[in-house]
Amino acid sequence: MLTLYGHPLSSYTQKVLIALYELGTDFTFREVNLGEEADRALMRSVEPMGRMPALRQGDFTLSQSSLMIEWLDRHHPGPQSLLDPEPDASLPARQWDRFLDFQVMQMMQQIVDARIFMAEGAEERVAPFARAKLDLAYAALDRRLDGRDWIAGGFGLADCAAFPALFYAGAVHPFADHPQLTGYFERLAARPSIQRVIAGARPYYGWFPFKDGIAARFL
Ligand SMILES: N[C@@H](CCC(=O)N[C@@H](CS)C(=O)NCC(=O)O)C(=O)O
Repeated sequence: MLTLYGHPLSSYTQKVLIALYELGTDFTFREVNLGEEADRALMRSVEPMGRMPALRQGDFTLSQSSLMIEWLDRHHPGPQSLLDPEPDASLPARQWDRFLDFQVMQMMQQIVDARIFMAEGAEERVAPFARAKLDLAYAALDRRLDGRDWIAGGFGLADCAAFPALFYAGAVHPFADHPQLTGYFERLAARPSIQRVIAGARPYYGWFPFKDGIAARFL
């Protein structure tokens, strides 16, 4: 039995849910509430830092959303592969997946963490730096997407990372002045796998403290 541990609002959980829905994999979702000590302990038992998501099949557990997608694509293949099996050919997808996690997801997270968890005044110090990095990342993605429907060939690993990253980053720091990126976001949002993820997260969107830009219609 394959189990995904995570939460519908968690961006990295969403990244793996998109892959599972794209592949049509049968799995159980164990919703984890990190506000509960029992669930925090559960998460620490399946992921070294107690972060979500984690994936388990029998005795095998895996953390890191990108590795989960890679593993799922190999061990639970769907109608279309999410990553080229040839290592060199898969590099662009891996590169952009890392880009989306580090340059988009993490920059967005710094601003959100400063508002929610840090001392007063932190957001004013942290946010300008992170917003400037997001501007650079949006411009790079806009260039990359010129003439492409998806980031690296067919819909795949990097596109699974892209929706949650752009959804939350766009609510924190809008990217409406980037037409290729905006069109790409709309293509992502139209995919059935992503609509399922949005529907699952909708009851919790009220918890997210930023509501600007293109994501606002969902929040
Ligand atoms: N690199 C990890 C990141 C996982 C991560 O940061 N998860 C967040 C939720 S989206 C989390 O569990 N945060 C709570 C914490 O850090 O304690 C991955 O790709 O899975």
